[in-house]
Amino acid sequence: MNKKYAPVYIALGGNLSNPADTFLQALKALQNEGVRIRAVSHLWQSPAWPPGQGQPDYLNACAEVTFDGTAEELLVILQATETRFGRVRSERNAARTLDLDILDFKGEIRPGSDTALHLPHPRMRSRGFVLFPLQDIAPNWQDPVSKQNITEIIARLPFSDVEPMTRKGRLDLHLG
Ligand code: PH2
Ligand code: MG
Ligand code: MG
Repeated sequence: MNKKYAPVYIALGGNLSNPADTFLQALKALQNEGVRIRAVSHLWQSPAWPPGQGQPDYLNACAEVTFDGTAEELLVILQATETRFGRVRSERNAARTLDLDILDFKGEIRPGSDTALHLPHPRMRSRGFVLFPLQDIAPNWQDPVSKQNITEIIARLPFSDVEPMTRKGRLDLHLG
């Protein structure tokens, strides 16, 4: 596909309060921060990963956006938005109202560190809850590192990561 802009893909996740409503309000808030929303996936429901923690199910979605700035500038906006929508940072994989992760920033590859962004998102290739929503809106997406196509990546996921994924409705967001 030939696009006039370099797309950025953001993953949305949440498993506290009303994630669908939170996603809708958060995407509207991002639109007011100069993040242009181009497409939004279906909502997908799945058990919290890793299993066995007794957490509520997650809702996940993925948005294709464009942004006139750096990945670090976008990250600052995403983290402020998470906080605004009730995200409290505690231990890794704790239940949360809103998680906004940069999956792919214009195809950039960054090694990452404790403090620096790792791009593309280091765990996205092994997460059904990231890949299924992404496939909705970017069926030709290619991993910038391995050059593997998303269809191939999904086909190699263990069945236990695929089987619980449940596709739900879409958000009623007006794309500007
Ligand atoms: N995010 C996590 C941890 N576990 N599980 C699901 N199903 N969906 C998520 O988005 C998710 C998770 C940490 O970011
Ligand atoms: Mg996150
Ligand atoms: Mg995450």
